[in-house]
Amino acid sequence: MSDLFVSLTAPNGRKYDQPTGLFINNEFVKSEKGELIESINPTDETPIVSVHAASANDVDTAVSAARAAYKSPSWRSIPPTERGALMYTLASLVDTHAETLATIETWDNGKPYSVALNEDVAEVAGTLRYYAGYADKLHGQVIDTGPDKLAYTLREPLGVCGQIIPWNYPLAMAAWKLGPALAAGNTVVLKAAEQTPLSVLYFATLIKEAGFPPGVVNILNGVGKEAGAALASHLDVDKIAFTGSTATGRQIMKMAAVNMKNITLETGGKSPLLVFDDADLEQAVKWAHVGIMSNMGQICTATSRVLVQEGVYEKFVALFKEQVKTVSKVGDPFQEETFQGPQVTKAQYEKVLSYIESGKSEGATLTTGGEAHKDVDGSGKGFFISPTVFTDVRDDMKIYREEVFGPFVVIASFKSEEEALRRANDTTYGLGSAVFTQDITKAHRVARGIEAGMVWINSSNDSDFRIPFGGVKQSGIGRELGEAGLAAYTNAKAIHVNLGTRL
Ligand code: TXE
Repeated sequence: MSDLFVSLTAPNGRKYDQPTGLFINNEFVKSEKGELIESINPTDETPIVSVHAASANDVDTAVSAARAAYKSPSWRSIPPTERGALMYTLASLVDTHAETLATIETWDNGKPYSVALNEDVAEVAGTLRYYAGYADKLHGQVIDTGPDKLAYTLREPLGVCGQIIPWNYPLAMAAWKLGPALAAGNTVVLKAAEQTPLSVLYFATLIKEAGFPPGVVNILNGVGKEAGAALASHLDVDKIAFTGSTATGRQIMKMAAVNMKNITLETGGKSPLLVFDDADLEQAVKWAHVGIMSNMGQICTATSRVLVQEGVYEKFVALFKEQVKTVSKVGDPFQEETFQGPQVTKAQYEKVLSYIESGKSEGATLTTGGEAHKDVDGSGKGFFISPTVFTDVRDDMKIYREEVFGPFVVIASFKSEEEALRRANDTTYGLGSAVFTQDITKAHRVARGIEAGMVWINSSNDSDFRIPFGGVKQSGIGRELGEAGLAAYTNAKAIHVNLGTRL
């Protein structure tokens, strides 16, 4: 085994070989300067392993590999059905290695193992299969303009795609971006988040095993300001796809302007969940809880602002509090009964705690939680937060306006539908949203009125890789997933064939 693999035993006893290099041209290599990122287990704050961190020059090497692969007949001329077959093989390898992938995800990120296995890793395989099926169904159009002309479109790949992903769903975010890019015949340089570098490197071994030609997929770890910025501003990268904070998204847009890259951004949110008087309250409570408390609240579409009509407000708050008490079991993410593990990093943990202080000082009512949760194993270690509910929150409070990205919800009441919509839309964001009502007309009317990329009626965060995902306003540009996600990785080339003698 090369020195760029380390034999590890995870806290659940699973043994595996962790790659630690940069994955370029189907090989793991050291970073040029030997710089490393140390991955920390958020459950007990111990270091797991260090991996290589790409410099700007390393990014350049990866982009060159991706460009060479893009031009190479081994990828360029591969029949689309075979391209799809490679993706199906990759999906099957994900199934075979599901337990190892989920173990790494839980160890590095802190999410409950059952979720990592049954949701995240299952979604990786599902997304790859979904897009594999599209590889040989990229149909252009024939456009009738009259007898003197044959006009048609080809759907061509964009070229070399840079992809920058966050740490909340490392494997799933990689699949959301790789699936459509590969189905459409692009090549990729993907940069993982420095907070969770491990699972994507293991996934890289499966790309090689599946038989993708060298250079088609390159996976790097690296610090955002250096490796991410080098990718976003690279002159030989044709597209940049990014998921992360709105602030970084804004910088990426500026950097991408250098060569007018095609761009897709999925950024932050403060998604509203509206509960009307006529809602099935039990259902509303359950979905509202899942919508903000799962994945430790680290969900871009977390329904973090709950607005409840005044007739059911008190009852909703009481039931929600009860739901948190009975379901949100905080603990070791490898324990089966755990619903909520630690926040991903100390920085995120401290960010959530600072919003808790803000909520208290601004005068919102702290209904439950509101502190670090330090008694998980008696060691006082780990980035655990008690699930936190603030009620009687005013619209001008920081906790109502800003993305907290933790197990932290604000609940307020409203009187009328008009008021609910106005307040739901009173945000710079527009990612997810949810509406609870039994009135079908009101449900659809409100869904139309909400300024968001996605509306769930009588559910929350009920996303699916077959359905377009993305935001409006400052929550992003473009769509991932579904057919729209594929379109984001192709160009429509127009071919005009003169059939007559018009001149
Ligand atoms: O995000 P960043 P951070 C939100 C959430 C969270 C906050 C901060 O509110 O608390 O953002 O998280 C790379 N050029 N979301 O600081 O910085 C970085 O290396 C190019 C919501 O982790 O946006 C990582 O790979 N790349 C979000 C990725 O961007 C840069 C998920 C995300 O990091 C870069 C994550 C730069 N200058 C955080 N700086 C969601 N939409 O789900 C950083 N990166």
